Amino acid sequence: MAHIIKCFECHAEVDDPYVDSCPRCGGVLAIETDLDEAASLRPKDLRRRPIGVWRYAPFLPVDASHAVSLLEGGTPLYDCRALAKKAGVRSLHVKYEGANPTGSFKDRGMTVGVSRAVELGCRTVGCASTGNTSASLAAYAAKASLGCVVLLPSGKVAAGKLAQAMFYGAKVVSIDGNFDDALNVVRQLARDGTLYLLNSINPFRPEGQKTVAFEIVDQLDFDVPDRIILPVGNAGNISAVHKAMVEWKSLGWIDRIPKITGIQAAGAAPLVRAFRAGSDDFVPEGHPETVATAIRIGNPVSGKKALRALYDTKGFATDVTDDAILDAQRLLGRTEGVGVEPASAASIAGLFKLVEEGVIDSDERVVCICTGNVLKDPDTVIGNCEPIFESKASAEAVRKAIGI
Ligand code: AN7
Repeated sequence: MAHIIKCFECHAEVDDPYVDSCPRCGGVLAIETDLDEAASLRPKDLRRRPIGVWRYAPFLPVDASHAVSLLEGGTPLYDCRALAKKAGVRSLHVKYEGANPTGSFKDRGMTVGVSRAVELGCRTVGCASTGNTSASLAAYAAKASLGCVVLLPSGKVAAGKLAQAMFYGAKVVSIDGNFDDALNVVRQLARDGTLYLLNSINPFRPEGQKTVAFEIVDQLDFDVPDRIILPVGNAGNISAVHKAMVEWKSLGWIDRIPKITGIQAAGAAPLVRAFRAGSDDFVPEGHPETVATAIRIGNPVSGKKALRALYDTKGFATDVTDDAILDAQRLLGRTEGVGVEPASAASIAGLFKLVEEGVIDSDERVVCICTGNVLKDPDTVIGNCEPIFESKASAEAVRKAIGI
């Protein structure tokens, strides 16, 4: 697909493929999708291809013939009837992004982003990350034989994610600061040519992330849900979901766009505050804090795009406490057998809160995007479950220990 890079804010065209923001106004960049090729297609033409990110190649800005792929996407959409009943909505589907190759939704953007890096002839790629982006980038860089540098906030990355980044051979740098600090440093490294930046500030990343929305519609046989709820950190994913829906609506493939609803952790909720104030811009949170370390982000790079998604779709934004996140995580696991990491459970916690507050109607058909796998953060899981039983190696001792 042909594409143009434009500033999301002043709409200036941007020629330099290496800048990370608008040279004119400093705004966040976006890709204008040329829908001419797709306009000659019907949804059923795409549905002959294998499910996954590259099924939707006519909507992606990199040629599928040289895609760096680990067969990402094609994740389950679970019909969670028991949990829908508990929440009090007509239906609830969970889009289980933990089933991606590195266990999070980041692989959708990364297959496109790393393919772009290869197209540009880059040798080294890098990112700042709360963990999942680094795990994903490390894997795709390995697949593409690129050098990889990841900057992580010291002591605040879940064990599974750190293990992955190390395992796939990235140079892992622990930064004395939070994610926002690490992002500032890696942007500097990109500007001086040390590496090609693959945070979601790079507009090729959100293009891949659009496919989670395409897939949801596809898996529901084009019966568009009333609402899509997702956790928000840097706000790349929520913006990508919106862009995807706008593109399919403009082609007439769907007749309406779901209410896009973003959930932040109470200690890291700059966009929720902006939404409550009805503002198009937000005030960064200087000291973000939450058990959901994936979304421990105070200055979301795609924040303005996300606010547009909320307002334009008559969606909503709210925050949830760490306790509510952990309760929702356990509830999803124990009601539906679906294991997600804390940040992902924010979407479920948000659903329960918004039904209680009357924002979400009992008649709604809801999809929650659960972004990462439970195995990403084993320490939080172990710390919030009942203790294990110790026992001598005999049947009698085990019966006694478990009390049955
Ligand atoms: C599980 O990995 O920012 O709002 O550096 O890992 O698109 O940022 C992760 C974010 C939600 C928020 N759920 O998505 C990173 C990073 C999980 C995540 C988000 C993240 P965005």
